[in-house]
Amino acid sequence: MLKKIADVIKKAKNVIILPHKSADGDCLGSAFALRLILEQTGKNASVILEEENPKLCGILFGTQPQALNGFDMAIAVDCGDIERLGNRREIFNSCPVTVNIDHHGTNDGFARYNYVDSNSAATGQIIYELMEFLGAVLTLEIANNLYVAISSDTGCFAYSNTTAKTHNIAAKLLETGINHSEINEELFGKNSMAKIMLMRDALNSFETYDDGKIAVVSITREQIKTSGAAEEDTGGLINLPRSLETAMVAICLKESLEDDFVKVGFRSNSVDVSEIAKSLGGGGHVRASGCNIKGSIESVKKAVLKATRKVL
Ligand SMILES: [Mn+2]
Repeated sequence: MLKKIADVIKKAKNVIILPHKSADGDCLGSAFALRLILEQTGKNASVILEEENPKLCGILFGTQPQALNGFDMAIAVDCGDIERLGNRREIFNSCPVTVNIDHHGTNDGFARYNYVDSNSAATGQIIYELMEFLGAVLTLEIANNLYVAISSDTGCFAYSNTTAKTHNIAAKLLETGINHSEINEELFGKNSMAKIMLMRDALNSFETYDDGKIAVVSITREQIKTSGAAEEDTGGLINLPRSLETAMVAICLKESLEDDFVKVGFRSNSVDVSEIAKSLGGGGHVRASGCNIKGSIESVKKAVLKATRKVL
């Protein structure tokens, strides 16, 4: 129960908040909103990121670092499993009390206290409800961060995960006077040069299988390097194959810059792609999931197509 998590959090004094690696709008917005909420209730709180200074921090509040002298609680936000914490796993595990707040259906409950609600469109939606249990007041800054979180994970309130509750919360956020159109322009209306270069490469790689039921794009390590893309520029490429009218499953294959793995993303409007990702060692949501597989784009594509055909 979320109230129980709130009661656990109430006992902490110094808290570190850990969003997942390859940070996106939901984990960043949730983490920095939670920081402001905890500070408002008299705690010291700091967000520790895997990647330095993601671009989205420019539209979030509470992003300045705060040095904590020891911490008694670590909270992972939006992390489906402990691997998503990357190099910060040690920090998390070394903490006396660990909390896991997430909305991925495949979450394995890796912390001492876990709250996973796969019906929540975004982790930001859970943070909003947690705020109420913690007795914090919604400020414009908190609302701004939560709006970034929720709008990110719902594709600007368009995906099927969006519910009446999502809209009700969004209405409360808007009542604080946040500039939602500016946030959405930042999230959906702007691309860096590097991102557009990668979109061009992705479109060039576009291919379909099984009468257009499966649509695939892929991006090589070399293309990512040449474009000068930052981590955040490599997201969203899967929207290209996803938009194919006949596609039941869209797949994006992206070579990792750090190791010899290929990062695989799945999207669908009709098929449970968390099952596909799970069968390949990954996880996620019913309509959006992913996994990492060692190998070349060609070998990984073969494995991924085989797994996908099993659920089609
Ligand atoms: Mn999320």
